[in-house]
Amino acid sequence: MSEQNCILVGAPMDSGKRRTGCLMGPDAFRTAGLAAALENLGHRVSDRGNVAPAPFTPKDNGKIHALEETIAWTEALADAAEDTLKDGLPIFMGGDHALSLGTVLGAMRHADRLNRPLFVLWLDAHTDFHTPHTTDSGNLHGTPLGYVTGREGFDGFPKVDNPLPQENIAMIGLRSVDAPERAALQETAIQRVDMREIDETGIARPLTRFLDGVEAANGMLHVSLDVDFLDPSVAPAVGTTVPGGATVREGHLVMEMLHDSGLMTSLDLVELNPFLDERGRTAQLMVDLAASALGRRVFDRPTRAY
Ligand code: HAR
Ligand code: MN
Ligand code: MN
Ligand code: MN
Repeated sequence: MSEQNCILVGAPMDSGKRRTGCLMGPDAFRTAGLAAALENLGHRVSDRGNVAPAPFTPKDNGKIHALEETIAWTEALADAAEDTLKDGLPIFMGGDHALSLGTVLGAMRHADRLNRPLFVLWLDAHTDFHTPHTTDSGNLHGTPLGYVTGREGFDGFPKVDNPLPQENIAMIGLRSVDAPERAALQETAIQRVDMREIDETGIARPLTRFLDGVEAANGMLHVSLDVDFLDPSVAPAVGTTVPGGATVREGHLVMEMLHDSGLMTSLDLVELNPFLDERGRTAQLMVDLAASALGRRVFDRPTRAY
């Protein structure tokens, strides 16, 4: 992948769950040196500052937390994604994972306009496939993939005109799936890679399978990296830690392979809660992973080893 026009966009969004702190994420990514890390790789980097939600009036929606605020963010972030994709490779600095309701929607609109299929790689401990009807917690950060695939129950959100085809989604890193999510996912063609599969085959094999499909379809590729994809021992700054996650090297290998594929067209960095971090180590690791996705490497390698 050659020189890219990287566009940093802050999404200081905290409405996707009750525990606060992700709103500090964009500034933590800036402080950890995201822009400089990408510039050092030879990319052009601009920081468009932070997106703000559209105006909204909060209501009480029972168990669903901050519905109107999340809808307002979704509208604003879909526009931001659509705009920035015209100019380069947007990197959305979250913010909790509810930001992907908007960023994926915007990427879908952009791909539709170019008449290209969009693919989504979801790097996460969780499947985030709930709807407002199936969620137990009422936390909308557990719903973005339910939304963009056109599941029912997202009243008040922007309408999803052409839902993302299930075949175009891969979830990698799974180890915390709620019963209603599991039941719904069994019926789908979404590629689900849990930690056991990663243990058994390595992470390169399922990723290669997915990337080959993206390439064959001349697809665009949105990557959504949730901090909790990583093991909490190396990435403690997240509200929803689940033991048994990806190692530092598994994370880097995914990112390095994404770079080598040349397929990634947009990236979310989500769920970083700097209030829970230890001397910035999680923010730093996320910046290093983003750098790997944009070409940082130890040595050039002429051929694919897998
Ligand atoms: N499935 C659980 C719920 O819906 C936990 C969702 C947690 N989601 C994130 N992003 N942290 O993956 O409440
Ligand atoms: Mn909140
Ligand atoms: Mn998530
Ligand atoms: Mn998660």
